[in-house]
Amino acid sequence: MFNRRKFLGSSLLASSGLFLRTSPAKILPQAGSPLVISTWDFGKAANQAAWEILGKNGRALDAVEAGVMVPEADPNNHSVGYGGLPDRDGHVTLDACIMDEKSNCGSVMCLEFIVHPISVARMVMEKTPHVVLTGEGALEFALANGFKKENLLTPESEKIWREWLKNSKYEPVINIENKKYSFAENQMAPGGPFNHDTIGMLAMDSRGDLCGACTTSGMAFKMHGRVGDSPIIGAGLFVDNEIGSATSTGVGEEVIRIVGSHLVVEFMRQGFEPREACRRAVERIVKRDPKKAMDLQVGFLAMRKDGRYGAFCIQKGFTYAVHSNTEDKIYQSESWFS
Ligand code: SD4
Repeated sequence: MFNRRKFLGSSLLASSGLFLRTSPAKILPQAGSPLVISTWDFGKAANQAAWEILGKNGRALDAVEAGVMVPEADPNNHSVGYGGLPDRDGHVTLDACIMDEKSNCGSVMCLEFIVHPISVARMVMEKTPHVVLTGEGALEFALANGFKKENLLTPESEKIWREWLKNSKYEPVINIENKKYSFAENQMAPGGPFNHDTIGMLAMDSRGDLCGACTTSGMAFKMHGRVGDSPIIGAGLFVDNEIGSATSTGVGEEVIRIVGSHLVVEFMRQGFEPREACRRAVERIVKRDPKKAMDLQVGFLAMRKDGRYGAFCIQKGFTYAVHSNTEDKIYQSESWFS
């Protein structure tokens, strides 16, 4: 239940100056009005699928699963699920996790051949005593539970990978979402595909319960076996039903180092607005290595228990989609560098 006393506490913090005054989070329907937010422009279509459930008083957990299944199944999305760009050896390996209002969580890491890793993650949460299954074990579990083995490397993704191989130094590429990367020339260039765009989705249902999901094919051309932040509870996703939820996108290694999504939720617990909580997490990354930060992107997205939301990222260009009773929109996140 939403704890009024806590938020009275928060208002005291606000009056003592802890809340950021310059850029307040968007004000949305109060706790109990359904709301879904998710990373990047393609979050809009995913939100729509989630809204089909939330709008009919469905559970936030079902909504986030159904929502992120949209980009997972989309062959034109090269950074999530089917059609995702492979690792440097040509394997499409997927990372996903899900978390509910009771802090139940499930995760799969480095899972191959399954179009909907988020549903496997949910099954790990609901049918096993564990939180994480990886690689072969995750695949065996999925197949034993009725998931179909499929080739996830589409002809288009394979073509992009083969182009990249021509010039690759057999190294993962530094990712900057707001620029386009030409894999053939190994340089930033107009016209190349975006390098990566994970979907992280946060929802509140009509009971006021919060759940989240995050799913990705990870950093393109990563080393085989590499796992990013997205399937790591606390890094790529965190939900605390008393306070709020957060998710991340961008260079996972940087997010893992600061346990980013958990950090964002903890900042909200201290009374900071969602946008300011995200900004503070970004600040941690930038301050650790300001020079490196100039060449990388990380974006955080957060929802508070009272229906406020906000985002912040390192480089310009991170967008997020919001769907509620009052809006269905895509917003630009504010960024550290302009
Ligand atoms: C990763 N965080 O594997 C993911 C990739 C991503 O936008 O978010 N891309 O590091």
